[in-house]
Amino acid sequence: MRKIIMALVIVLIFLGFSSLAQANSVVKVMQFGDDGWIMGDTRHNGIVDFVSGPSTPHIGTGSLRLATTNNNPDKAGVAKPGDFGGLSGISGSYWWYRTSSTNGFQAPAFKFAIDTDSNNIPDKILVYEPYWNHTTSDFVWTEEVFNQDVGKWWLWDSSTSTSYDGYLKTLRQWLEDSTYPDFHTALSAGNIKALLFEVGSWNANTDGYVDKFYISLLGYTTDFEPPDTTAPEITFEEPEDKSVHCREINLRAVCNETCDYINFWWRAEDESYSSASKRYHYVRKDGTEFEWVLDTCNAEKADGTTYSMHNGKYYLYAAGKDLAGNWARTLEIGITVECNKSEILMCTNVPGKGLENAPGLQKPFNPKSQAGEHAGKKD
Ligand SMILES: [Ca+2]
Ligand SMILES: [Ca+2]
Ligand SMILES: [Ca+2]
Repeated sequence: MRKIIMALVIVLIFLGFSSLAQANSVVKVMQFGDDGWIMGDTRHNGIVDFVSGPSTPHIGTGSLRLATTNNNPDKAGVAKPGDFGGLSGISGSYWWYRTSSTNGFQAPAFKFAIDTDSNNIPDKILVYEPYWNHTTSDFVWTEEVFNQDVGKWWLWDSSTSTSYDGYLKTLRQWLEDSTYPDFHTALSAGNIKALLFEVGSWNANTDGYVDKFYISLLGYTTDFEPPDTTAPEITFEEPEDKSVHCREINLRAVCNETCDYINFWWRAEDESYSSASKRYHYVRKDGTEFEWVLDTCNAEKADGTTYSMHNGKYYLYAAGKDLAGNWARTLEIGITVECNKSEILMCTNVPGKGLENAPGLQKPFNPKSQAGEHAGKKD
């Protein structure tokens, strides 16, 4: 019984920690495309950028910048499109910062784009604006927190091009309270098609920043950061420098961050690396460990054809890019291919057919056969 209780306690602790880990997980967004974020409703001279700072963000070292110039129609926005479901039960938070705004109150707004008539096109936008919820200040990171009953939102009805700034309601009121104009039925049936952060329009000279965005719909925190400009460190782990091989050579390279691909290059001592020789092989996947097998017998070149590598010295290196496109390569390593005559015979006489079909090899072994020597000449 005691064991069972202990096991239960362990399971409960494990479940507790795993849900905690999930709630605390962080996804970095450093450029468009990361985690599905794209340029949103940006107009005229609107500025959208992934930057360092400002000041000390509450997660990482950077943030998402949304800014307008002195041109009133400017608008700056990002979007994360998707099928996020209904408005019910949502909670979230984000931090923002502002260095300036002509009107003194505009701050980055968070919005839901909602499709209420099932045509997959958003027709209602619910807008959370910091300044409709409290006074706002320059030069201070400020957190916004909302849930079903905390935080007031206004509605933009894009089907009628009407804004309902006056009807500031909580998410629950928008869904359930019919004392206001009757959007709640549509919104209750609506599907969120995009998450938006925007500044403008008619908020000239607003220099805003967003970071540390959490929303229950995603279940993780989004950390906006400046683009990665640091090259990955790629380590050639196999084969060992100066090692000797015949047939299959395991190639293994490791990236110190997620890499987009690794390209393994090789050359014989008397060759040079060149894309024309096709002696390279891409391993394309997002990951940190990249492996491929170079078979000296059927060395597969980049164009898919194979050739037999003669005995001798070879040089190899691995090159690759991280997800942001920063390129790096390893130093060259040297290996020796050294196959004996019977291995070469098997190699050169059996192109892709397998030993059992090799001409002559089905016969009993004849010690007087000169096959080995012929094979030696072919070397
Ligand atoms: Ca950040
Ligand atoms: Ca629609
Ligand atoms: Ca990098």
